[in-house]
Amino acid sequence: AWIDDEASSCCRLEDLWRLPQCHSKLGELKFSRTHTVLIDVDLFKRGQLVAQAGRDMWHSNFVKMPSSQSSVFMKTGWNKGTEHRWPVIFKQLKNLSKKKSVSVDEVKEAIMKYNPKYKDQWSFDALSSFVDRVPKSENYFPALFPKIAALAMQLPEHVKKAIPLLQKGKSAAITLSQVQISCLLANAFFCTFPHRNTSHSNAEYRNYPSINFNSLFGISSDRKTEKLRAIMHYFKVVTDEETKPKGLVTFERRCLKDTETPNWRGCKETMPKLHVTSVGTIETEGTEMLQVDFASSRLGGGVLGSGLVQEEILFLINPELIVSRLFTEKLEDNECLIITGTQQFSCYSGFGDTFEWACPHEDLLKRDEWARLQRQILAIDALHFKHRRDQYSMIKVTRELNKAYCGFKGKGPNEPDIATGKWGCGAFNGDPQLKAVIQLMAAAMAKRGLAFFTFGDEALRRGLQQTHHLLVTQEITVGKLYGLLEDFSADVQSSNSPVNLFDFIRNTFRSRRSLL
Ligand code: AR6
Repeated sequence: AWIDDEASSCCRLEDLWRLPQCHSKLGELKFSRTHTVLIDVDLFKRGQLVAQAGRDMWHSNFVKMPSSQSSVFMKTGWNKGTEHRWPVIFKQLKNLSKKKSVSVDEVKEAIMKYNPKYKDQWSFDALSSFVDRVPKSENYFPALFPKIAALAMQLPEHVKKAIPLLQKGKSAAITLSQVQISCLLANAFFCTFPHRNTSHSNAEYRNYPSINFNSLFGISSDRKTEKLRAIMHYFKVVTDEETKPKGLVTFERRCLKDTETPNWRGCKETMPKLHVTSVGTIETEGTEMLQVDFASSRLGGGVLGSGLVQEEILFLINPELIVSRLFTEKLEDNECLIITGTQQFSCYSGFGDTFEWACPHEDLLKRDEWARLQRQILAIDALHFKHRRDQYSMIKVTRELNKAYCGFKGKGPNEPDIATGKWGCGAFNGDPQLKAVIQLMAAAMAKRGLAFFTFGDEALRRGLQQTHHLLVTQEITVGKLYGLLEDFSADVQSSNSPVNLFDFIRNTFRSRRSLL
């Protein structure tokens, strides 16, 4: 080979930028047309976290709240008519909250009182077998259920201003406190959110992920047991006066405008800084960088069902992310969601079927001026390829380039570098070599470095390191690389031979050299 196997233009992990180093002043926390703040900003300046006053909005642009005056259910039988739902919910939660110990049957009974339609559909098998299975000495759950109920009950005090939906096509952000999130999630736990239990083709929230936790409680499995351990641990921490979190979190939907979409063929940027390693993970070694969530367009994917890969695990160890499902419409091709400030509550081991909740995590990250932990997560959804060859069409390649660029593009010069890896290459069946090159190009355009975690894939580490070295030493621009991808795409589509992008790039340069 004319390049040395271990020749490298890569940098050290320490050479990449993290949040504390690239801190630029945030300015005052204030709300605007595109930034809703659910706490009182004046009191926040004085160090208090108090709900911002506001009024309920029973409207298609806002989250329909269980405590809304407009939330009603139809009564059947002799006393037909409508009945307000919140008093029924409140009564059930209050009953539970007064007890020292609550069984799963009691939780179920309460939930079914205000969700009578689902009596024959919802099962609580997973929750029961989870509580049964845990050894007595670790079984804090019967005493925790009343506390979750007490937290859920406080919804009208904790969230007063209507929560806007982060809808497709609109860049907008929501900032709320971790306590507000815990209260919303306690309501999700008790399945109180109205209009969110059907997904048929004309359902009101068909373009939103599910939020009520009923799907987590049904169909028992080992996966569910581990998920419930993570979720229950979260509630244990947030319902304890001593340990409940005290900061804010921002959820920001960003849409890439047509005018911001790069003309990839003409891009003059050269390769970005790269650190590539087969050891470590995005969330641990990549902490304080912009951490990529290998997302589903419906955020959180199967977190409340049986899915248990990178995104679901991220949502389980940082459960505050789950609240994004309440208000984030399915992402479009040119959109991403950036979440700043969520706390990590748990550590885990394994992946998929081997995933286990390991232990509590003490989050030692510093907070920024808006009291947000310095953790930034970027949700971008890759395409799901049923047939692997589909991904090499330039339409698909360009879609993935724009999606990654939408997420990587910062707002100023002072942004942390990006921690990523085999985005779209597990459940979504993408080609890791192609996805690595796409992410390099998007990072180059966004002028940010990449830390690439191959998650144990030594061959990919070596291949990416060599390819990056070649692209750097040949001073290849993003535009030229795009041209190369076009050649590659044509090649793949005209033959049935095995596909190997790194070899293709290497051979292209080798033949050009011999022509000189
Ligand atoms: N750090 C670095 N790399 C990782 C990590 C980690 N913590 N975890 C996994 N990997 P996958 P996708 C590697 O399948 O293909 C979910 O249901 C590991 O090699 O999670 O984009 C979402 O909700 C793994 O095989 O991402 C979506 O619906 C590879 O990253 C869907 O899956 C890809 O991880 C997205 O699937």
